[in-house]
Amino acid sequence: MMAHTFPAATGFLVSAQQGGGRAPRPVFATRGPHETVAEALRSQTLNAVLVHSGSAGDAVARSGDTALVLAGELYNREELLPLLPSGADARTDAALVLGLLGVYDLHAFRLLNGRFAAAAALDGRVLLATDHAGSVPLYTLPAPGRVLAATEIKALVPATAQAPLSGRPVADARRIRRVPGVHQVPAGTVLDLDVRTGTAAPSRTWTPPVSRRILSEADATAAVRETLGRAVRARTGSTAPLVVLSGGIDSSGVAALAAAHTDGPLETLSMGTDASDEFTEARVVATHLGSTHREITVPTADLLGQLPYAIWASESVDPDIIEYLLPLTALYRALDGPARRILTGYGADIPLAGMHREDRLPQLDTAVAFDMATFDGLNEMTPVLSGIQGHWSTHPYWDRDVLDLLVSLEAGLKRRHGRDKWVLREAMSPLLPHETVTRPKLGVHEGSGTTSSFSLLLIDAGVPEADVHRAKSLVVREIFDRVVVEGLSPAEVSTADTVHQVAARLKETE
Ligand code: IOT
Ligand code: MG
Repeated sequence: MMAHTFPAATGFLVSAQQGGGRAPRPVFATRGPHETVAEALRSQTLNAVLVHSGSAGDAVARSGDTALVLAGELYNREELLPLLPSGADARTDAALVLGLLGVYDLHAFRLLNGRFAAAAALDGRVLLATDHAGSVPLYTLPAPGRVLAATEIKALVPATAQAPLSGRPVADARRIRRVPGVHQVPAGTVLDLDVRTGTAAPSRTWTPPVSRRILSEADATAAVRETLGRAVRARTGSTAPLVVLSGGIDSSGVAALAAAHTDGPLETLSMGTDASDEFTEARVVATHLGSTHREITVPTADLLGQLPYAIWASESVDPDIIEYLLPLTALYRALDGPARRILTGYGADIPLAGMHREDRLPQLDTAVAFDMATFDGLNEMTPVLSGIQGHWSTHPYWDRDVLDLLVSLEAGLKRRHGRDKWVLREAMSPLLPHETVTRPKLGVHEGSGTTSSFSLLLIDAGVPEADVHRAKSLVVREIFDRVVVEGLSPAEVSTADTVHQVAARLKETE
């Protein structure tokens, strides 16, 4: 139903407490109207502030003494519906999950394929759940008598000032830098919290496959085409989405599958900088698919100015991830006009080891295993990145079924016949021009010159080349402290000033 337009909500802050009370007034980077809801249950009250892009009421479901709030959307509704008791309300994704909670309790979250964060209140418990990939970040500040949770850290910061020492520790969860008591709910996890004590018990709902499947070339390519096609269709519906298209195999594959599933012409968009672009390559794909195609050029000088926006949106402090997200932030910010549903090719390189350009199979599988063990908390898939401009983005390669399949393929299907991402290229070859299928591609951070211009800025400020990576990390943390912890607007924070401060500090400590 809603996968076809927009999710009912794209973010939330919830406060579950014994007795009454109200939700604090949060700030979000995600753009959209706010709606306040209150559900008085027998032993607690659930207050929520929703950022909504669809109908706000559709993001909340209540049945008897259980209430649930969902930001995001499900992609396997059809599979889930038969699991509900007959007559159960399943008009919205929130209602469907609530119905499943009645049958499976917290194990309901093991069944879902989606892009969501959810909070449910039942009896004296609060359940906080992420999707398999934690693709909608979720944070919590649990204290005795009151549990807070939000899809952005900055929405929880004011509450930490009121009660700085009351937060309870959360086992296995990452603490947030300089925001005491706040933890990130891990990917593929449901936290079961006791509101009276504020204690949390985690249960995993998904883990990346560690075994590898052996398939014939034909079976592997058919499985990839079929599974990815389903993921794209679940994210597309009948209205044509916008595909952010670099002309590489990842985004071209998504565009080709989306074009096959929509009636009208697909829309595609490419970004370049004055330093470099991939316009020619993207145009080949757009022409082949007959899409309505646009190009946006961002001046390199403006690109690094987007750093505070990328950090404000992603709330990530990983300098490499921020470099990948920077050009995409610039692209989304330049995308004016009505809110769009956006499909990307992001994440394909992780299960296929595409960025490692590795010929040797043991090294390739080591890279896959490492990346699948370390993605949690990087927030690279966050919808807030496009949400700051009011858009909703979704990434078919990190669909639960696609990821399960791609990760599990034996390494020889990923690197084969001298090709990287062989199985994907082969699967897409009937749908795309030969030159697109065989084209080697740089990452978005390289293609746009982000990595080199960020390095140059630091070197120009006097940072020795050997310290550049460490300096990038310091710059990112410094900006995080301003725009997330202290609540400054990204418009008030200067990348250039921060670079000079960090360079000066590094010189002092030499
Ligand atoms: P890259 O694959 O270049 O870009 C990700 C997506 O952004 C593309 O599929 C496309 O949809 C969009 N995009 C990229 N460039 C353009 C462009 N010029 N115009 C329009 N859209 C564009 C980094 C990377 O190289 O992205 N991401 C990797 C790996 C992340 C590593 N993370 C980790 N190990 N945890 C990826 O897999 O996407
Ligand atoms: Mg890619």
